[in-house]
Amino acid sequence: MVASIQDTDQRVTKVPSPVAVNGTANKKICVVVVSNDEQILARNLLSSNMIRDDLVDLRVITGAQSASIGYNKALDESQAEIVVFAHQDVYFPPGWERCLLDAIGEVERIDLNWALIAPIGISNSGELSGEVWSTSQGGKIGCKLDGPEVVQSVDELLIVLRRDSGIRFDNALPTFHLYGTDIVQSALSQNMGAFACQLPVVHNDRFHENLGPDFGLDYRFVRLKWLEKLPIRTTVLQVTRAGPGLFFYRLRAWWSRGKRGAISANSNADPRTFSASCGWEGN
Ligand SMILES: [Mn+2]
Repeated sequence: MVASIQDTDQRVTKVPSPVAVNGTANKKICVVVVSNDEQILARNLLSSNMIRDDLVDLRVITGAQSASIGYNKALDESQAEIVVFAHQDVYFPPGWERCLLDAIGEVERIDLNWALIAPIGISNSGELSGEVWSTSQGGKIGCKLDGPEVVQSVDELLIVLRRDSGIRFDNALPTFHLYGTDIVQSALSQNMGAFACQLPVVHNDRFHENLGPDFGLDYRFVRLKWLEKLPIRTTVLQVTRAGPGLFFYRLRAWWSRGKRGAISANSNADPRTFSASCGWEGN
């Protein structure tokens, strides 16, 4: 049944400022990117229609000491209700900003007190939740979502934050990894929701044989901070109580490097090619 205008108005007045109502003013959305490579940024994030056509605000942070410090700084400098933290190698298919407002509307039908939304994360049952193109994995990963799904962690490639939730990144997290896991756990510990939603993007990421030593710093930080919540599965690995978890992950990554490298695609390619192959470019 279609609600009358009056019904809708009554419902709106009962609700404490849901973000997606009157969801046409995209300037309430700000995209934040921490960048260390102008070419990668230009080829991917900046080439997205939503950015090129100035449909949302944009903040590019360079020279950040860590992802958390850069992101929190941008959060303080922007006024936007919705802040989208994205990697420089992420490309948004046409119409993504409308997709985001739809997703927020779906989340707010089940949880007005949400903090985070992401295109891909790990569900409570330990499965990938959501779908994105991953160039390093040579194709689409995950599967299509019919509606928001509660997650225990999200991939760092893209995190959407509702400013009024008050949730922030942890400036003490040392480098550029696992902040997606950390911020989801922060939200959950304050009884705020974190969800994966159908928000397809291209992650035009380069293949890496192994995780660098900086990953170890962030892994140890997250492991100690959330010891009582472990194990926590992330899109990269499982953070475990047992100390050698990361060591064994590195060992498996080393053995599988040839196989993984062979399926990866070329991240110097135009991300539109990958987006089109997923049917995300429209007509
Ligand atoms: Mn990336």
